Amino acid sequence: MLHSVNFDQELKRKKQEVEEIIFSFLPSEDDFAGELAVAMNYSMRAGGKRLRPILMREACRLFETPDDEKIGPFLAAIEMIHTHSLIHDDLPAIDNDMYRRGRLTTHAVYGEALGVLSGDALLNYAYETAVQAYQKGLEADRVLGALTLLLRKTGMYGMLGGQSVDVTNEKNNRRVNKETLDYIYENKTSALLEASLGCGAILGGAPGEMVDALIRIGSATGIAFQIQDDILDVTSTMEELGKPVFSDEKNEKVTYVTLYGVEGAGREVSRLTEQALCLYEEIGGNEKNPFLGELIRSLAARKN
Ligand code: GRG
Repeated sequence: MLHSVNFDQELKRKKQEVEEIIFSFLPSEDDFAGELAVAMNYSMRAGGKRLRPILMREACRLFETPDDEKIGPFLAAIEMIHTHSLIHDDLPAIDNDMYRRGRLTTHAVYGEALGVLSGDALLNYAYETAVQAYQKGLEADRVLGALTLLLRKTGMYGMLGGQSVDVTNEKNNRRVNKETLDYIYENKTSALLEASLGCGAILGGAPGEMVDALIRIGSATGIAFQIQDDILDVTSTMEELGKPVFSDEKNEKVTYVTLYGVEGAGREVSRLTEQALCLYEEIGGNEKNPFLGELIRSLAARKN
């Protein structure tokens, strides 16, 4: 489905706005550890869709007009965590990829040691940044609530847990079934989208049941997002994706495309997207923030 010109323009504007916020929190390159900061900033400035901070800000908007000064630290933090995951995912010990976001990967430019360290540093710096929201005047219960969810969803019961199962299955040549694949997708990819929407709701002062609903919307959206990633890996081009195609095949990875083919995987993307949009409608989302509904829909047709 084609998106309206308005949607595309609004997305572009919102991306620029969050990017400006993210850049304002990047570490200084002038300190003793400047070379580490240069490697961190290289990948943070490399572009990307900035989807997670946009989702977080739009989820906040469902409950109150976002105060960028107060929630900015969390917007920057989620993009730092995401970027850390990409840097580490590309390392020789994991996917061993040389291109990401249309540029050489961090380890390809700065070496493997700085690839490891800049990923670690971004993860830690993300939490250092997020807590700044308290100094900027965000209520303590919102800071603590969002931080708790962010920590949970990015740790061993979230992104890192999912990635570890993915990596160990691959290294041991285990035949992955749907149940395991769903665990991996739910955690390595969905967990960050759940954190984006759930934290956004908490930052906006949402009641608990709304936070839970947004986490469920993030779950369906995130699994669809990962399946679309599998599809693009075999149907897109390096130019369009900004990263190598057929990476899963190179790594002998079982994906939704391996299990169900491109068409079957596509049907699952549509089904999960509809599920997310139904939940969004149920909580009155389309009335309060139609842009977020349209954004979720657009991800099912994304080309990069
Ligand atoms: C646990 C061994 C170990 C390493 C850590 C946590 C981690 C590495 C990797 C996370 C797994 C991962 C990279 C999942 C892929 C999720 C995904 C589809 C990322 C691409 O996101 P986009 O398309 O990227 O939003 P841009 O570049 O647009 O920001």
